[in-house]
Amino acid sequence: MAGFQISSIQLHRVNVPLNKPFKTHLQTVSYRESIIVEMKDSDGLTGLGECVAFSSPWYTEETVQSCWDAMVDWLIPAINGQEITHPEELQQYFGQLKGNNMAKAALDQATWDLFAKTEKRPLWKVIDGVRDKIDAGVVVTWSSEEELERKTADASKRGYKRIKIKIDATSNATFIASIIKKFPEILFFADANGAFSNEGLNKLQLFDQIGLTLIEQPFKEDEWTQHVEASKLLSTPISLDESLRNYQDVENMIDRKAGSIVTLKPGRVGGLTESLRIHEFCKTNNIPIWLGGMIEFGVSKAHNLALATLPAVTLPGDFSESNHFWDEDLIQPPIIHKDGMIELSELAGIGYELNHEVLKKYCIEKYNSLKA
Ligand code: OSB
Ligand code: MG
Repeated sequence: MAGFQISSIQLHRVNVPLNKPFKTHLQTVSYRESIIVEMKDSDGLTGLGECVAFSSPWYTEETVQSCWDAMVDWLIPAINGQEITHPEELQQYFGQLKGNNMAKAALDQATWDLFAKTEKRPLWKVIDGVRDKIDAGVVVTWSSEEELERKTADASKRGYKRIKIKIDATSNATFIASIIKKFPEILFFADANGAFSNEGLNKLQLFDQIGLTLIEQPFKEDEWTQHVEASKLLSTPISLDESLRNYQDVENMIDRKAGSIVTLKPGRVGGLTESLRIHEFCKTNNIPIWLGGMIEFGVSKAHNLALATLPAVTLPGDFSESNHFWDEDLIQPPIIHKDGMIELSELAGIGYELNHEVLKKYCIEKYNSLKA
């Protein structure tokens, strides 16, 4: 392994309107603020990363501003100028700095992309991916039964193989059951984002045995005991999302039987290196993984696509096309699927480039380590 030097890091803070607002019981997202990372080596190669924290701490504690500050004040100074032979070495540089997983993940992603580019190989091959096509999956938010039915029919027409519907304690399980029956070729996940916290198990049980492949995060992130009870009582597998902040949480989920499927979000667990550790554990223990989305741009989606080629990723993830959330994605080419499958690129690294024109249009703040 030859290695490379991190010679500079640039950050682009963007604010991009969604083509339609994303409404759940937790939050309505109309604009997506984010930070795109460009990491350069001394040969002029560029690795790309994306920070998936939101503008306010409604999903995790981190925010776009907290990530910006963590990167500029602590994380970038810890790695800038370093000689890297493998992206895993970032763990040593970041080891003394607690938390800030989403900030770390953005830099970790850029390092992995840059590493794959110095090796002149696609990232998914560098991490030993085993498939070159990934199932497309889409998320459906809805505020009326008519809307759920219409959006499901539309997603089915567009070729999506899996639909994740957002649910809360007011959702009508009987109606959802009828929709699942109507579309037998589609896999249905239900994501509660902790909405059953005050309702308890009785309410949640209404969603059991209605044909769902899994129920994602019915209770809040710290409510381990409730998840253990739910896993005992329900025949539908529980998949934890918000509760899994690192490798240790995944081990805890399995040890305590709080859930049986991993919703993997590399941003939430601190990046690809930690995701690969989680994957190794899941592979050894036959635990299914799927990749969760964060209303992200193509940079983060491309990193998730690479992870989705790994053998323990056996369920379809949140892989919608660029045009699902965006009029203009920040990458080119845009992410598209053919007959419900997204093809992995054969190009080095993540296989997508920044669309600098679009990036410039939505950029609201810039940082360059060379000028800091
Ligand atoms: O809980 O999976 C979630 C979006 C933002 C924050 C949390 C979640 C989500 C989604 C979006 O469900 C899925 C996607 O980006 O395709
Ligand atoms: Mg979720």
